[in-house]
Amino acid sequence: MLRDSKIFVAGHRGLVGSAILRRLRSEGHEQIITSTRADLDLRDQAQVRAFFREVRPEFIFLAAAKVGGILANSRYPADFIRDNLLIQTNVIDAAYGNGCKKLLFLGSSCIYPKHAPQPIKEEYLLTGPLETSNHAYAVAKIAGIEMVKSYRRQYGWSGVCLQPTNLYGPGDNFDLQSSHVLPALMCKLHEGKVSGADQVTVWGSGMPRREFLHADDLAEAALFAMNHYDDDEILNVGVGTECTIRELAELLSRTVGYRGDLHFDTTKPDGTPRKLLDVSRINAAGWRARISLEEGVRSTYAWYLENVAKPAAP
Ligand code: GFB
Repeated sequence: MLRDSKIFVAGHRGLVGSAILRRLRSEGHEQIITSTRADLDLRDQAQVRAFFREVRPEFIFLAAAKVGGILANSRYPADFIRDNLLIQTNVIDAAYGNGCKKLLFLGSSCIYPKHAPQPIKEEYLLTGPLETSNHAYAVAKIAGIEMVKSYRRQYGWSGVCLQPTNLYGPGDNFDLQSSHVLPALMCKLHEGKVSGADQVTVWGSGMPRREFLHADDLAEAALFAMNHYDDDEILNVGVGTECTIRELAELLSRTVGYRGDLHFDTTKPDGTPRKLLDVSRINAAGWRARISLEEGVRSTYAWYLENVAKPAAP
């Protein structure tokens, strides 16, 4: 990408899209295009085609998606598969037909089989059954990957696919019904501290293991891939280390200053037992995550206090 390249960030208000936008701006890109859902509904093929015919972006970061945590994925599978298939199909096809030089598609670590060997290598894709709680979302993302690869194979078009691990950071969704675990627990523990609660509920057994990547690290990886990676093979993006949900809850308790107990509600689902990505391929290509979980959680909590937390009653 050159400084004056026309770059479209789809989903610029989300956790990932907003991080990519910050990164592009900080690197001096001058022609960044964004569009809100009110102006351009990416699920609507006619709108998407008209937009691409008119704007003709050269580079596209496809960070628009319907995303959510384990509960939202289990409750609304139809929304997850429909919205994601529509968004990605419309954008990829219109981008290809309207002069786009390269598109970056974002998948997810949940595309891999539930019982994949750990750490998960890219080649384990489609080697076993998926986790049930986010099956619909994962199938949509796998279809997106296949579409990007097929356009490369049939038309010689440059699309690349990154598979990020669980993400967090400023701009995350803190709504307890639809969020992922890190923002959910940050919010619950903060509110527990403010209200002086004796205990805070953590869903599941606390035993599942997850890997957490800061959105700013992902944004850096996305720009790196756009500029330096052009291959059919998907690329995992993660930090290469993991922790249990209990350990995460303890780290968050220390960060927010919550001193009560943690109650593990085992009526809630655990989801996949472990999801640690093998990041040797992207490391070998020249990129590595930089933000430690401790540092990332600290800065995200500062953002949360500034932007989300309700001020304490006088
Ligand atoms: O982040 P999360 O919702 O999704 O949950 P997944 C991770 C783990 O944290 C599960 C536990 O074992 C949850 O039961 N957990 C504990 C909580 N307390 C809470 C809480 O208050 N809220 C939430 N949300 N979880 C997602 C997929 O799976 O991973 C998406 O659903 C996406 O499709 C994303 O792929 C990366 O890590 O299980």
